[in-house]
Amino acid sequence: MSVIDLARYPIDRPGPEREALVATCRQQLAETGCVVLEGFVTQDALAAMNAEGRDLAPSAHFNTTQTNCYSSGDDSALPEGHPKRVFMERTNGFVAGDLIGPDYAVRGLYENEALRMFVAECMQVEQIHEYGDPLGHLVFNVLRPGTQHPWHFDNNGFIVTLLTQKAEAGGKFEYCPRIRSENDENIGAVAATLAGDEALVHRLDPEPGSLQIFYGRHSLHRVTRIEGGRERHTLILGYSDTPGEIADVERTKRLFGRATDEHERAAREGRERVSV
Ligand SMILES: O=C(O)CCC(=O)C(=O)O
Ligand SMILES: [Fe+2]
Repeated sequence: MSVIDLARYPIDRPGPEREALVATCRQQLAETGCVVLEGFVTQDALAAMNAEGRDLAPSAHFNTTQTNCYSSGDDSALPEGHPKRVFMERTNGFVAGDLIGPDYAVRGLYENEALRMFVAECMQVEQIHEYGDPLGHLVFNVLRPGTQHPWHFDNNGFIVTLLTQKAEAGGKFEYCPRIRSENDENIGAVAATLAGDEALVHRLDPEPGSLQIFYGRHSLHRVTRIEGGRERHTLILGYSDTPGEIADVERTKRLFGRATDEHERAAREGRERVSV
């Protein structure tokens, strides 16, 4: 039994329905850099995934930092108000992939070959690979009440997530499609958004069970502060362009509170990549 609602999203069956779905996703990615597929998993699978998230959440590693939207250091040569100088509180809560057992429904989703091929097609690339990092390949992201994931750009090209539990209030995904590009940082608009200007802000409030594909490198985005008593849980499905990639030890320890022998070995052999 598939965890994906294949009646609604026939990603495993070549044909006109699948082609139309891929075309719609490509169009949305081209227009806004974001696709949300509501009700992507079945109701039964969602119930199982929600329970898995709640079981695992106490094992999350939490760390709170002050960060700017580039995840970079401060630069005192720049004027105050420059986005590089605007630091915001970020609390991260990550359940590592090695705590997610082989029988978990969320792993069934991640290891679904049809899904991986579908995501690659939506992104118009030949293929993508499961991310080779033993902790980072599949992660539950836990946002506790009162915490937030402030405005930032991602370092990696795209992110695939599945919301398994919504906050009671807050916890909204907000983004500014293509606010910057390879050639133009668009500092003025980024600074204005950080200061509260909503002119470029799109808001999403998907229901649990929604799959999201998002290009975060050029689109400033955030998850607003969690209100009410319920945690927000998202599953992050890690993919990469190249097989066998692994994160560096320092970053791994920061995100998960530990690293594995594999991370240490990769570091010794110079195989790690610095940031995800
Ligand atoms: O939790 C989300 O919906 C987005 C998370 C995010 O932006 C990230 O992990 O970089
Ligand atoms: Fe992000």
